[in-house]
Amino acid sequence: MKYVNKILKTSSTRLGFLTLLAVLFWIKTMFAYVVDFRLGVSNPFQFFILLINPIATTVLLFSLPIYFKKSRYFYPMAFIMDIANTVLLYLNVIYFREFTDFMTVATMTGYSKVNQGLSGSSLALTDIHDILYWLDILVVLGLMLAKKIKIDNRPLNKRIGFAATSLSVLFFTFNLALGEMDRPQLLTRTFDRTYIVKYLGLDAFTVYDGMKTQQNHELRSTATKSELKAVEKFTQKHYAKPNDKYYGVAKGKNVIVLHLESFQQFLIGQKINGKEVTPFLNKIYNSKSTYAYSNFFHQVGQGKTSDAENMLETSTYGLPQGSLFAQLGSDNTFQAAPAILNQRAGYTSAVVHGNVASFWNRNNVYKNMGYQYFFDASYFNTTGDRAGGYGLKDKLLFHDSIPYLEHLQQPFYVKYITVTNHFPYDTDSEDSDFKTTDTGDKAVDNYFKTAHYLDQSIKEFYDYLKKTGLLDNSVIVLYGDHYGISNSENKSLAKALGKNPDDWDDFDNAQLQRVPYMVNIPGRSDGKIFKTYGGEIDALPTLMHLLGISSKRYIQFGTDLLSKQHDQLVAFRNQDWVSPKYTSLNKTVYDNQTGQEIINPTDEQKKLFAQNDKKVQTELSLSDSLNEKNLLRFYTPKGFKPINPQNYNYADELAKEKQVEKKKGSQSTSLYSRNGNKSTASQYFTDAPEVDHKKTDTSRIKITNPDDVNSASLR
Ligand code: GP9
Ligand code: MN
Repeated sequence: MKYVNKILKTSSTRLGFLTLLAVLFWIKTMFAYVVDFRLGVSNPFQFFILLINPIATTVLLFSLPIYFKKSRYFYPMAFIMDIANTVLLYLNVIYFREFTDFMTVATMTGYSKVNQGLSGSSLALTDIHDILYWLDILVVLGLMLAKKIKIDNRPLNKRIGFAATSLSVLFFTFNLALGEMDRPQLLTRTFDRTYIVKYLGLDAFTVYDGMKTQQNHELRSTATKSELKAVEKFTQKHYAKPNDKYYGVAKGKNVIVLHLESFQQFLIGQKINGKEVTPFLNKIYNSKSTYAYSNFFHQVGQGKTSDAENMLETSTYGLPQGSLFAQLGSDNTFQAAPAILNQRAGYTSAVVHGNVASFWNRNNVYKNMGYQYFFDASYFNTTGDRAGGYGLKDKLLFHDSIPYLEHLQQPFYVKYITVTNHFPYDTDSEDSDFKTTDTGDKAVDNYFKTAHYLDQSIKEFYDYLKKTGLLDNSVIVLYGDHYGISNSENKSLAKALGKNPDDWDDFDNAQLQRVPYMVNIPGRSDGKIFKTYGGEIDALPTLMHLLGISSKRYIQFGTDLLSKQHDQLVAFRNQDWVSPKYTSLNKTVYDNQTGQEIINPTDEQKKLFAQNDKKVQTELSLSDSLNEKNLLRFYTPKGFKPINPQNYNYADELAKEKQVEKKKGSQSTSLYSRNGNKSTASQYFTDAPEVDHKKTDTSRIKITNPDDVNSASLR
């Protein structure tokens, strides 16, 4: 009690008050470091740095109110500093739970573009202990109102402010020096964001990151054509020529890309309580008409779905921070799949996605990529329980898309982006009766249920494709975009997979980054499961060669998985890598066979690892330079007509399709025309219960079509 009184008394002076806020903030930061962030502290020295790293910036922030003489400015200023800093901390806590990463300034500024989708799951990401991040502010405020902490009207000497500010700068230098001692070139090389937070704290990271973002802007405006040379040289040198055995085997067929949301490879063949989670996808995986891959990795960064899309459409990497779609996609020059397939082989292109068009900035990016049609949420009835937090449920998406699909001219290149198997993996009870695991981790348990639902939706769609004959004219590409279970949940997952969570480590986490990649070409009988190592970056050249379109003249970082020259070194976005024999994580190399760290590498191994490091770093940085400086604007491949986004508009798509049909008359190749101008929609069977539900006025997502000038909110 005596102690408390003493604190209250000291806090009733201005300096004491600021000290109180600062100490409380330091405690909260430590709490976040220990409970919510996993910073990978590996020695006592690092632990010491961790303890001191919030001090410099906290002192700096709380030294600012000292410069205000009047109490009515001093106190509010102190609270503003405290609240702003807490908001930053807390946003990062939430963000970390989903992405195992910190929020960049770019993510924050791109935030508004994706926040409609995030709002639903952000709520699911909160935790009861989060109250602790706010409690101190409330208590201090309460104590002030109760006059337990008194207002001190005596202004502090400016010199004290100056001393505190200078001290914080000095302390920051000291902190940075310690960090550099443990991690040389901490700021000059592009490290993992976790490192910067670990050594310099969250505030310093955010400022540093903001400065880099600004730099990027400058990069772009001063870039010149000559910078493209290095990129061109690299991609030409690594080009892998097609394998005659497979070149053109799917020539002229429709391409249907099924983007399996958050779908990891371990689901394939997985049984829970004796039942297959994804029986239909398992069949496709093992089918004689499928080229399937068992060592295919996702390579996304913070842009997740959008990074996966970017790689599949352009064979260039996403950005080291944030989402390329959100940050650069509005004005980047792309030489992407829809444009290439259209210009080289007359494909009509479309995306079908049950979320709002603005999510991940898609409405802008797709135009720059040359997508001709975009059926976003505004084309569907998403009311009531027909949608989840990220849009129309998958079964309904496929079912309700038929009236649009059947009017597309063939051959078409159509991408379906599913959403139901997305964190937090909620299903309405009617949608899945799959008996799942009981790990106690809700995300893991529900993941199997939504994956099962996704599997059923794909089966229903396939049944329709078969009935209408589309299947025989099509190649279906199925791929998982990225992990669904984050590293922080993998221990619970280990339990479900019958593995021992106690010896689960980084190596195991990395192996779980496998996602399915299957190219199903009905009619082929030479399908098999390839063990070739590869990743999302390789998808486009692989597909192009199957369609008989050479990829040679384009700037692409991936190589055809079927080519004998395909390089099996897979780069992760953070410069880690996987190869058939080794996995390198944070410069620690593991033997894939034993899963053990290689402690004493032979000279030959050392050389190989260094070579791999170098290739991965060069590849990623050249891709970044290409995209950040928008260098493709200086490069036009032979015969490529640059895309003018102004020629694209995603309003009134059905009318547009019908117009084309009419213009083409008997030459129209749409399924509808080929079916004697009759719809095939009635041939679609779905067991989705929502089909019979009444329409309601409420919706889990808010729908607008940005291209439709006449309606701000369609429905
Ligand atoms: C929503 C979706 C989700 O439109 O594609 O993106 P993600 O959160 O997985 O990056
Ligand atoms: Mn995704």
